[in-house]
This record gives sequence, structure tokens and C-alpha cells, in this order.
Amino acid sequence: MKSLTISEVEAKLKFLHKNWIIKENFIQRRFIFNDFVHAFSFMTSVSLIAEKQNHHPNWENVYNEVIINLSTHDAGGLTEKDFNLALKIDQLITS
Ligand code: H2B
Repeated sequence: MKSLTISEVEAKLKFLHKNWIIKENFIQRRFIFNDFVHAFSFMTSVSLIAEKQNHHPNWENVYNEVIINLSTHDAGGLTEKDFNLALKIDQLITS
């Protein structure tokens, strides 16, 4: 799958939650929860979506904070797959 151009990325970002930012080759969103259990529960939900999509996040967790970085390793950049996963993650958090 071919990676998206910067203008395609900027256009697609508009459909995501405003906290998604472009960081190097990734789109990144930071989440803060009440505690570790809520953060980890969120990560478990994301992991099931990621498995379903066969597309997996780079992420960090420190206590109640989760930082998700998305890019398509196989394409060496951002693709539709990252935006599909980001959208599902957004839906998880607002529901
Ligand atoms: N996740 C991400 N973020 N990028 C990929 O290129 C990728 C992936 N490739 N998950 C998938 C798995 C690939 O390695 C397997 C073999 O389909």
C-alpha cells in the first residue's frame, strides 16, 4: 500500500479527534485516564481492534497515560490503515 502525501494526511486528519497530531512519520494522540486500570483496559480494547484490522499501534503507557503512534511499517509512512485504526480508537473513547 502506498503511503499518503502530506496534503492527503492533513485532509484525513480533519476526520479524527482534534488531539491527533503529526509527529515525524506518525500520527499521535495522547490519552489520560483516572488510573492504570482504566488506561490498561483501554489498551486491551485497542488491541482487539488492532488484531481485527491486522494493524498495530506503537504505544507507550506510564501509569494513567497512553501515547499512541500510528504508522504503516510495511509502507514506511502513513496509509489509510492508520486512519482507519485511529477512527476506531476515537469511537472507543467517545462511546
Ligand atoms: N502494523 C503496523 N502498524 N504496520 C504494519 O505495516 C503492519 C502492522 N503490518 N501489523 C502487519 C502487522 C504485518 O506485519 C503482518 C505480517 O500482516
